[in-house]
Amino acid sequence: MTIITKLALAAGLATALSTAAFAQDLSGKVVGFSQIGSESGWRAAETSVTKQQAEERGVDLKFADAQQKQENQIKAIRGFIAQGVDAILVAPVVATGWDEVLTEAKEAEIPVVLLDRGVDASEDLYLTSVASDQVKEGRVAGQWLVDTVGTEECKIVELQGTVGSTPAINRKQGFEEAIAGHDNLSIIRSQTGDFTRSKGKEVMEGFIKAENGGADICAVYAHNDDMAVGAIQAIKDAGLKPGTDILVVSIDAVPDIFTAIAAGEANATVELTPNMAGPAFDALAAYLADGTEPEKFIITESKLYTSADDPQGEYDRRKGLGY
Ligand code: GZL
Repeated sequence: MTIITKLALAAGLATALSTAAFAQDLSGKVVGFSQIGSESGWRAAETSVTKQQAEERGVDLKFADAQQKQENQIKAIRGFIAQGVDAILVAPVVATGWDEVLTEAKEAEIPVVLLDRGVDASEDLYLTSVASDQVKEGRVAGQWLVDTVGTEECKIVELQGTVGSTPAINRKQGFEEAIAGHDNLSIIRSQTGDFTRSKGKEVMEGFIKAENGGADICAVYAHNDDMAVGAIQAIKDAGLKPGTDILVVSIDAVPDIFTAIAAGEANATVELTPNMAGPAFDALAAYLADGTEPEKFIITESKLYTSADDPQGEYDRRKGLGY
């Protein structure tokens, strides 16, 4: 190989590397983040991981907590547009009602990335969506229960997430798909606990009262671990044993559910990573660098954890992850 060719190769490699490095670089960029609130342990972890990821990438993050109100999110997004930020992250509390404000962002040529929940709006109104496959999460939870109860009759009560949110809609759908065709399993009561511990406890108390002191309830399926932890307290207050008298299956895999699983008070959880911001910032960096269009949907993993999966070790592992 001639010296000229070697030099040309080296230059090409250097350019490629610097472009790649440049593509990850967001230093100096201003990014607005409209976060739903801090309704659950998982949400709090998502917020701290997003702030960490922003700091690592030199992003100037403008954070807005909406206290679980869509009107506050819309106000925050309009504020980011007025500030002329370089990009906007949104975790949309519910699926509908976003077209107008997302159109305003598009007209201002500010890319929007959705985190952890979806919207019923045209896909050209956001650059990409980083979320789990929430139908799959529900299916994994349902399949665990099908496999656990076998042919035994099992009356299930369901604690739904926030009404109108994509995780509540999708996790319900997936769970029902998994138990369909198994006549011994049925959902006898279903109500929203709004993804919070306190509401999860309150609604579970109502289910127990309505179902013969809980004696007729075989399992509780909670759309997130925080509602499951609230339900566990209600089951104990009723003099029943969570995890044995009433099986407990939920989603998120936050540290506290591993404490419950280790104590035999919960049975299974489906993991949801709190790091949606990493893939979001990677997509933004490439897009802002040279217009690279990311996949429209970036799907994060969902994994089942039970008492067979070293719950104490999983607790310890997560404690350092921003929870
Ligand atoms: C799901 C996410 C949900 C979590 C809850 O992607 O939006 O919101 O499962 C949180 O803990 O409230």
